Amino acid sequence: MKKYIAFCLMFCSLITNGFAQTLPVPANRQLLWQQMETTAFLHFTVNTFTDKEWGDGTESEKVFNPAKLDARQWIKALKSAGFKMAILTCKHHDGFCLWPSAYTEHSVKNSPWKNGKGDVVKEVADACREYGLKFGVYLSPWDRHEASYGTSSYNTYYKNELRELLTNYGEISEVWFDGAKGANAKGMEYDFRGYWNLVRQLQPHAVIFSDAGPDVRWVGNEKGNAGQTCWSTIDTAGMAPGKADPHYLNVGDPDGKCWIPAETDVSIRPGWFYHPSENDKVKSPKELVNLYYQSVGHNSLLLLNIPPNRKGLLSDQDISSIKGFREILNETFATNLANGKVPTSLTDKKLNTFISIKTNHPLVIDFKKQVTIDRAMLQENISTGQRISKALLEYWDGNEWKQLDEFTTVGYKRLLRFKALSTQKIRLTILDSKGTVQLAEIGFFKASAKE
Ligand code: FUL
Repeated sequence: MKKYIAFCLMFCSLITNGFAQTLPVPANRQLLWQQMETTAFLHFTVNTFTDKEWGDGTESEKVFNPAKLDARQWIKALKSAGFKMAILTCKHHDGFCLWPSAYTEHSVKNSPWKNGKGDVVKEVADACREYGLKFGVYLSPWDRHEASYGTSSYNTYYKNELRELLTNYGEISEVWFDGAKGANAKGMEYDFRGYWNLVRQLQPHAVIFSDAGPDVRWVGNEKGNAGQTCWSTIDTAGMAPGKADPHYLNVGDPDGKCWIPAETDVSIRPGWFYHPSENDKVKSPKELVNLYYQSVGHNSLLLLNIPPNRKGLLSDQDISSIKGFREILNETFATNLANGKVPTSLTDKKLNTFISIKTNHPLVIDFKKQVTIDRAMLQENISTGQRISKALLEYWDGNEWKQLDEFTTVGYKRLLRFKALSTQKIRLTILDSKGTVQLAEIGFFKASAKE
């Protein structure tokens, strides 16, 4: 019955909205990607041993020797902290490959680690499968080691490596194309179209990241900050990886024709790679929670980098921070005070069951008793597009409605933080939108004392 109602609501909304305005919508792979919310980056290579952020390509393979490497320890820690995918830097800008590629000598096969018989990509891919995480690959287009770099034959080299990663390690769920380029990169014309086609052909369910998509876009900064306004739509005409306006990427474009949501990549430490000098600069659980509000809570996804150390392990400080992070989130969002006070479709944690709300037709949530809240959560049924562009939240103070917050986009998720207040009723008014809104979820919470 519920399904039938949802279907009718969906069908009606197609009649009322769909024909009036065709909005960009996500592909299934993008929809699944966004619902992961928190994913992890693993920056690991020769830099880990040379204490650099960008290797120059002259590093000896001999420096790579993580004596205690244990990818299961990495993935187990990520799993218990609620991360849903791990993306490994299979090759960073220095060109060193973490797998024994047939196309270069600059790889683990010439390192002392496991006498050249090891394969970090395989160990991480296997651990991800064992613990039920998705696995993604980062393959830097900018390569400071490879001799063919700067000529068109580098594109063949790059595609050969990409093919190895896409065919030898099971399912790949995200492929990360970094737009960073340095001085030696001037003459290099990357065949991004060709790279992306290869991903589509070999791993059709994988999302493709670059500054400009085609599936997910860079959020425009490395501080963990998605825009207060953040549309999942942009226009990609004239855009290329490494050549996009960071502000445009940060806020998106309400009139953009392509569905390309923002991914917020940020490191748990000041650098992307492990440096012993940064052991006391690991972000605290509280700081990580703040990043969650600024990314997932702004209609983005958090890609948090946790770099393995020289032993080949995640460090204790990092593990304890990510565990603390998840504990706080679990505590804060454990009890939705709107449960039982609104139609069940709004608290069933499903995006495709929703209620339709028109502009300036307020939705009143009556808690039937005084409740104390300091967090709010809204979600749209983004499978049919993103609509809310301005909304108002008010609370009943016993005599009149008072403004709690006014905000812009919602999309997949909007989280609001405000000073704790006691009230019996809340009122949500959509002030401006691209057609009738499909509100999928609503939540009111009292944050954990640890936040
Ligand atoms: C940047 C790179 O230059 C950094 O080293 C890091 O990999 C970051 C995620 O992307 O463009």
